[in-house]
Amino acid sequence: MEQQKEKLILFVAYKKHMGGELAPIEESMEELEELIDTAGGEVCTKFIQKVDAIHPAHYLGKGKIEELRLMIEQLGATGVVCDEELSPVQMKNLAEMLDTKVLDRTIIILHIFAERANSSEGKVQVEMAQLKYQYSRLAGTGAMLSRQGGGIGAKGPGEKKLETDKRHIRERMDILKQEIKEMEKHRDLLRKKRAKDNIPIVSIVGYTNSGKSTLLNTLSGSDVYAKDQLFATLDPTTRKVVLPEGTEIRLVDTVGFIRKLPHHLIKAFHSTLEEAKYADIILNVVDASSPNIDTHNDVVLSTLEKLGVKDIPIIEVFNKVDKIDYKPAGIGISAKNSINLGELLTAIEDILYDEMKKFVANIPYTDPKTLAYCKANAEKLEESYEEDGVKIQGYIHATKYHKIEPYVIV
Ligand SMILES: Nc1nc2c(ncn2[C@@H]2O[C@H](COP(=O)(O)OP(=O)(O)OP(=O)(O)O)[C@@H](O)[C@H]2O)c(=O)[nH]1
Ligand SMILES: [Mg+2]
Repeated sequence: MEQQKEKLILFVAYKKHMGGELAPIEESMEELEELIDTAGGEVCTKFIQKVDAIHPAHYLGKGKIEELRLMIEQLGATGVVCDEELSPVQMKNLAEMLDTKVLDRTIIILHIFAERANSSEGKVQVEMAQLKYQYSRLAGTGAMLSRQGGGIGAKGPGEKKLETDKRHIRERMDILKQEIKEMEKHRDLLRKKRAKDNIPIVSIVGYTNSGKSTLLNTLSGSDVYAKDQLFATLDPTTRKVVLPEGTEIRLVDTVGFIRKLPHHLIKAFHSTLEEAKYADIILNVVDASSPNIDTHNDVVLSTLEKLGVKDIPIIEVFNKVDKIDYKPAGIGISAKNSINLGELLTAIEDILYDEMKKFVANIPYTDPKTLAYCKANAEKLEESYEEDGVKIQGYIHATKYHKIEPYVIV
């Protein structure tokens, strides 16, 4: 069972005439190093190569490839990883020229997701993403082969095998698509059931490793898997939490985001990722101790946008304040050390009450239905039984106010 640890060399090309900054490329490389660590590999060395243009056929220039080949020999590396998605052609050529395994960021992320997937939904989604990735690779190779056209044997059995492979993948994808559809239906049903019981949903989103699961655990006193690794959480978990004034909410932990999240993954994990779309409030948990807060935030906000999340109030939560010595521009907390969580809960409650209308009503005994509705849907209720009906006061959501409006006296 014990596998030999992969020893990998990381690289990426940087176009020097693009006028772009080097810093984000370095950040991304460091993150790739963390991804490799999470995937159980070891990084021998890494480099950023400045180039005039990315070579379409083998990504790096020939000279650099030769250098890389020597590096592999010297360091005893078992493979190389590019921090950008390589085209099928580039991958194939590099593998031949370097005589080693060639991977890219996408493959690493897919690998981590595959290892992490616990639920049947997660597993199906990962397999789908992997097949889509493989399929697009096969399609690419196919196009390349037929463009090359001539040459005896260039097509022949190779092409035939390709067609069979593609067919097998398509068939498997059809089955998975069906399964994913069923799961989406189930998820939808669950959501509708939840919507009925009227408990507000607060989704925790954020960059991977920002402390989302830790926050859920601390607030709900539960024990969801939280660890110093990327993509610890793949399945959304929900826990009930009671706010200071007594309002009950459902807190949902979600999959972390990352820059350059492979689009196959976004597609396959859509139903899981879009959990945030059904929230009443979103908590954007940021690791305040990370030097890359701005990039992380851009990634989170643009991913939310891609998922179609809009018009939902977002609370910026700066986590891990125990590790910083500046004052963050929002609510600063430590999920791990329970610092300032009260302020966060109150902020959530404030938003919820913003949408609530205060009322005093007199509901006659002749309308027990409205009385029952009011009791089920209003918060902070106070009631007294009068001669002609129940005098009742509290807060009710603006969208439900009309139901009791005929009896409202203040
Ligand atoms: N110092 C410090 N560390 C924290 C705090 N909150 C969380 N952590 C640590 O940060 C790491 C990541 O925490 P998780 O809760 O797993 O992060 P996550 O956002 O759920 O990560 P993914 O599920 O991978 O996206 C863990 O090692 C936590 O112990 C905090 O307030 N202070
Ligand atoms: Mg997590």
